[in-house]
Amino acid sequence: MIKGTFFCVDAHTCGNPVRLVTSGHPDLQGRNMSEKRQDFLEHHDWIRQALMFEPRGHDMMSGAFLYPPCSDNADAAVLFIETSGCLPMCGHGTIGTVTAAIESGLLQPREPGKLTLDVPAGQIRIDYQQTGARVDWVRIYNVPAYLAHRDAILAVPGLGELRVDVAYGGNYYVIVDPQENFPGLRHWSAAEILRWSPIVRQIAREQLSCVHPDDATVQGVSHVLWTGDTITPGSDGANAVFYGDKAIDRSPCGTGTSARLAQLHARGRLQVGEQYTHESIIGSQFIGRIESVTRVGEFDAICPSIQGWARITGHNSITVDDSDPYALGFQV
Ligand code: PYC
Repeated sequence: MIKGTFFCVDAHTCGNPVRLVTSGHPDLQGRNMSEKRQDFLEHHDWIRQALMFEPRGHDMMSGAFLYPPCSDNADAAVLFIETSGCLPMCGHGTIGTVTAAIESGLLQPREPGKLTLDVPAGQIRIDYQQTGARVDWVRIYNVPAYLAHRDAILAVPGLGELRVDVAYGGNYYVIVDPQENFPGLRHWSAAEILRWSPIVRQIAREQLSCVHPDDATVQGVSHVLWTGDTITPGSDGANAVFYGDKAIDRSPCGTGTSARLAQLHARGRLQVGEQYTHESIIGSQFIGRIESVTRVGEFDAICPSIQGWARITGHNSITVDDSDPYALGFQV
């Protein structure tokens, strides 16, 4: 039966929405968040569809549920939801979730200003700064990120060839730097990014194998990251990240920034200890840093950190009932 009332703390992280669902959690089977993610997708996906798609959500909507931890050393676990499914990891989602949960008293850290969270992609650590009731910023020590494919050529009908890299930062990203057939993100409209991204992603999916060495359920290119000139003082780089079917991230994208750091490190352009301020399509900023290096399967990898901020926008009680023909939402 499709029926429920879901209390949500709505927020945004540097411009991109985060809906932290605080009631109506389904019981999930599995030993870790990767298995629980699969269980959610198989048995409870109607909740995601109802809360993410129009008319209750929109193309950019993303959210999260907090669960008890799966590991002894963790404070909590997070399941991410969005229009495309359940991401293994979501950076802006984590920053929004931690901010909303701490400010609302839903998470009690064992050590002030620090959290350890189980997520489907593995385990992440969090530092955050709080002034009074407000969380000023959140820093994520993300799962290891690595360059999976370098200088791949994609033949895009109607556009021409693109030379791209593919990097993992919690999701797999095609990274497109300015070149002959792509003048850079500030020279393309949002409509052009939305037009070409799904085609580029599809071609990359067919041509480039991406399977995470430690978890085969994490596989396939899901996002396209276009780079270009910056518009905000202090930024080192800019991106527009395409996800889902019609979304461009309004935040600088946490997993996308992690993937970008891995690409820049593999290409010798960013070293351990160096910071990279990454700006989004609207000019909002995350601070990325390469903390250390490690290995993921046969790949050289980095351990990235990402810092950003979020604000609560409201409290929402969302009703879903199958007497509504659009209970599961729709896409146009
Ligand atoms: O911040 O990792 C992120 C993200 C993924 C999709 C949208 N934002």
